[in-house]
Amino acid sequence: MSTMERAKERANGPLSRRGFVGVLSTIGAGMLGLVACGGNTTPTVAAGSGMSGVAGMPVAGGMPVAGGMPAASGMPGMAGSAAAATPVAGAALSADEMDKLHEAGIKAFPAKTAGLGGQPLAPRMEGDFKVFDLVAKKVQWEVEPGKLFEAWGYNGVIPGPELRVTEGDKVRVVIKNELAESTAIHFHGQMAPNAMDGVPFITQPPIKPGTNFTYEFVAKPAGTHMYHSHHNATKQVGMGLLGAFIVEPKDPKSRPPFDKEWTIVLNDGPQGFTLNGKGFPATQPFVVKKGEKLLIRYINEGQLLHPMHLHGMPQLVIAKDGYLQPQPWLCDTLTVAPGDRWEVIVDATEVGTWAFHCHVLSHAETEHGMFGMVTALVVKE
Ligand SMILES: [Cu+2]
Repeated sequence: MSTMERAKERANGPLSRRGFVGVLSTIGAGMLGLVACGGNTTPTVAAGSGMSGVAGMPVAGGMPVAGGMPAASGMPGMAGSAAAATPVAGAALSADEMDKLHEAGIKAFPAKTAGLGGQPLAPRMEGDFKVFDLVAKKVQWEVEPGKLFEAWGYNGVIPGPELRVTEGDKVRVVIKNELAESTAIHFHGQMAPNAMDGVPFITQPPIKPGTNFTYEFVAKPAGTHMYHSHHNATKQVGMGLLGAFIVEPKDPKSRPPFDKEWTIVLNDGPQGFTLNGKGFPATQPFVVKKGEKLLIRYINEGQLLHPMHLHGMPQLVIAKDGYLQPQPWLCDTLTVAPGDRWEVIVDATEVGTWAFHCHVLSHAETEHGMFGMVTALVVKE
């Protein structure tokens, strides 16, 4: 499969809402009763309620409190919009009340929100350089339906656009800083010249508000990498100044073959627990056909461990931080630590809608339903 074909697969990979409903009706059953969701899907008290707690996450200088958990009554989601729909905030829910909240969240999935990050940015050519233009700026970002956060993003999206090149390419990235504070970009995982390493006062001056900076390097090594702010980074990366930097191998045969690929950027900053900048039910599921091999690229831009668990099929781990493992190994839960990139291949042998979530359960579910780091892999017949 060519690079362009793969790019198309990626573009088509995440399901539209209509597509998801269609898939579910095709397969006749869904995740936890996730069927016939074309009807009343208004997520008035959806699992998103869980995010209310995150939205209300106590922040100090933009930071979540220790563990990313709201401080107050322990469970996220105990305050906020869900509380209005709950008889008494904090009071025990009846079994029916609880089930109703859980069901509403599932039925809302995949919920529509404005903005989609992580889409490929086509480079322009300047001589033999592949040039990418980025603007760091503030944006209102809809993490879940109706839940808008101030975010700082590249080109107005969270994650920033996916930058994709081939090993050995000459890369130029021009960054314009439209933020109110200085910034800098580090191409994490790339063996760039020292002056291009992106660390203010170590390798360059900070990029002041209203100014530009140009990074140039030759892309290496291959694999799943990332770019992100390296200035006031706890705040800036938490706010969304991050993106995938994918380096395809010069020789495609040097890495295991696959049919489709799915990049999942994890974050746990002031916008809550997110997969590709969205919290469940606004996360995107991914669809493959039975028999296809799916490459999943995990990138953890957050500050917490996120053990990612796929139901139904094992994950074959092939690479860490871009580097091929000496021997691929199987697991069903892969802990993705801050800074980690892992590449796994899922052999889609089992038809169905499979839950796929972080297994730190407080990043994925409350008594009001699923939220945050939850999505699904749909395997069609
Ligand atoms: Cu997690």
